[in-house]
Amino acid sequence: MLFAKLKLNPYLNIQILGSDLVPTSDYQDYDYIIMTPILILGHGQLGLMLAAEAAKFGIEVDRLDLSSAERLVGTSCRRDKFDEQLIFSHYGKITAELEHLPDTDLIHRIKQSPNWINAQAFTQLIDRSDQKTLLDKLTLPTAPWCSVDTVATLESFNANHPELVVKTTRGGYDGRGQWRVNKNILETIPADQFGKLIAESKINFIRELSIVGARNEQGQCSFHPLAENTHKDGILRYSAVREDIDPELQIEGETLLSSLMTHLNYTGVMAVECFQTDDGLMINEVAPRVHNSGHWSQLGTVHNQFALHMRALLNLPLPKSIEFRPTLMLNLIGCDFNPDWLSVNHVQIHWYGKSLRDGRKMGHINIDAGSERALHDVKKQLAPLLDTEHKQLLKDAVENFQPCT
Ligand code: AIR
Repeated sequence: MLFAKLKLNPYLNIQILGSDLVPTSDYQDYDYIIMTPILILGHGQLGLMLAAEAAKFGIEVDRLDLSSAERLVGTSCRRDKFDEQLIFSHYGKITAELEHLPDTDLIHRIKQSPNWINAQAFTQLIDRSDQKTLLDKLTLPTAPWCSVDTVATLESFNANHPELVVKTTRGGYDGRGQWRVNKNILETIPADQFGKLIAESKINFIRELSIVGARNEQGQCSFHPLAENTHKDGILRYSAVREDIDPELQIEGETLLSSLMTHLNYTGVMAVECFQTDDGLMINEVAPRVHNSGHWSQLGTVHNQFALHMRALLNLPLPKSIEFRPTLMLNLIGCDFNPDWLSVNHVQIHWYGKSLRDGRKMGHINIDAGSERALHDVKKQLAPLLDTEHKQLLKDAVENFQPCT
């Protein structure tokens, strides 16, 4: 059998098939991998990819639509209203695919459940001012910042920091809930946001890097290599993972991430977005979940971030070291699906099945960047199938990439 039965939950004498409860004894002839069912809060692309990966382990996993409190079974779009008690009695682990959970009674009850993992991390990281306070407390490098209650506070911080990034303390991602501020454009921030903002000094970075790592209950950790990220309008457009990563920078990234995960007694995958400066890495943001900049790992390593999250949740062993191939990941933003993409060599297409909206992450393309030839072929075959904007991004990504072979 592939996996040890490490964690037993109260429901373990029951094997769940669909929504019927069937005593395990009926199935004793089978060499089942019996692991506790997992509920993912959120049903976006990250939840979908987590569920798909869990299915490969034979783990039962369902997703919860947080706006309607409906369950989506496994990776399907099939929804059901289910007895709330099942959330607490059936699922041995409850995890989340987005950090900004709605302020509902159901979420409050879930947060009281012992099966809700990472309660500490969600308490201390979700609000951006709490997150920055924690980073300061742990003396982890981060941009100078302040809480912004009034225009006067912002102006006085602005006097010492000419360029600012102002962010809502909660919610907001992919460029939403963020304002670039200098002395002339303070008024761009809506008045009703004051009291719910932080201001950060804008950092002149060399590049943006992120690191994804996993930690299990026993404190065992695994890390992916640093990914270099390119954003446009606050949205990640592409990530590049190179073979020749500076080992000192990698260790720096792992040290930052492991000190956070250890402090929070964290289980699962966490991601840290950093700025590389002349003085080393500086933390931009921390996400207690799988992360867009880790999607390359679906192609570039056998231990992708979704698998690591599931393994860590179930306290299964994590890989001691992670081998990887140079990989590029191109986000597909606000565009339609093109089936011709599937005919391109050296790429893996991921499509999230969401309705089209401007600026919305619709899918991504992982590109094998392990050889000049692969990159050349991809540019030649894929570029004509993309719209002008994505074509330019692909061209930039490929041209800036130096494969070592
Ligand atoms: N997500 C969560 N935090 C940041 C991101 N990008 C993912 C989650 C969430 C989905 O984006 O998977 O459910 C929401 O996408 P959208 O396009 O509906 O905003």
